[in-house]
Amino acid sequence: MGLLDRLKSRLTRTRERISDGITGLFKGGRAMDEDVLLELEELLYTSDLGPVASEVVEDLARLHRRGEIAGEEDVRGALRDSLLSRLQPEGGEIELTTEADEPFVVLVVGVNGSGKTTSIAKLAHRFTQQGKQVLVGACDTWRAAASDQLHVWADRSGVEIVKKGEGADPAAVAFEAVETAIVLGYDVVLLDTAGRLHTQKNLMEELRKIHRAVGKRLPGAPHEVWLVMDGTNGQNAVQQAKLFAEAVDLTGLIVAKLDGTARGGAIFGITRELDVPVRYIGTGESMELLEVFEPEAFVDAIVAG
Ligand SMILES: Nc1nc2c(ncn2[C@@H]2O[C@H](COP(=O)(O)OP(=O)(O)O)[C@@H](O)[C@H]2O)c(=O)[nH]1
Ligand SMILES: [Mg+2]
Repeated sequence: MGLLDRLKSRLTRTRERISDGITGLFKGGRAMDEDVLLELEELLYTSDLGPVASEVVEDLARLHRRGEIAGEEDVRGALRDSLLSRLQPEGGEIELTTEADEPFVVLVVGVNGSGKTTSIAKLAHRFTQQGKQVLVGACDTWRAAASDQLHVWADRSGVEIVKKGEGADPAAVAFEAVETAIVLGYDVVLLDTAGRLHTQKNLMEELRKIHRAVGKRLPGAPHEVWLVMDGTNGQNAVQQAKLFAEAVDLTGLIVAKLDGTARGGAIFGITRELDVPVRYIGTGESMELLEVFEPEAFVDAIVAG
């Protein structure tokens, strides 16, 4: 099954809202008019497009006034173009290589329960399948269960893991993971972190500390910092995400749990608001349910008939 078909079958709730919603708008051969556009806007709002909903409907209204959209197919086409123009083209998968053949380090952050550990397991699996030697650093030392969870996943995909006991210094774990990767010649290091501390200030301080520790051992690292967001929170997750963006320079987003929500449209507002591209999306709990974010496939999966 190709990417588009996989997305269509995993993003069903958002797809039902938007694509099936458009079918519903034109039921019984209804003609295109201003009311159709108002209803379309409402439909997009319920899929959590937020301010993007009215912007794209304005685009469509302009085309309608010029007589360029007449019916359902035109609306789908114009909506597709308008939505696509709002996604950053530089997202998706990146080349995991460094100039000096050093390990490529990715720091993964996000609030508790957003899907960090699961996404890391999926990424480790994915990169392993691409022939990379992957090492995971269990920097979430807040709960013993967190690194156990990682361990189970890692074992399944044959990925090595660096961990210390509960309460260990996360920055020390990160340092050691990078150190190990350099010495043993790993290609990729994925650093899992905690999403909860006594206070938010402590958490952000800790992330900065991890960031510094990694850079100390390997100048230029981490090469990427990805924020994992819970897709079921839709636009509500933006404020929280901004706090992370203040603490560390985000270079990409992973939006998890898009299989369980009709609020997938939030991706448009989120990526723009944070000015960071989406790299991957989570479409289910099992290991292979992580997809590279390809704007065209994503938009087609939720808009096309
Ligand atoms: N349906 C679904 N559930 C997910 C996805 N990603 C993570 N989860 C679930 O979300 C919950 C929290 O995930 P976890 O990785 O432990 O979050 P963390 O606290 O950020 O590390 C777990 O029950 C996961 O199975 C996804 O893409 N789809
Ligand atoms: Mg975790």
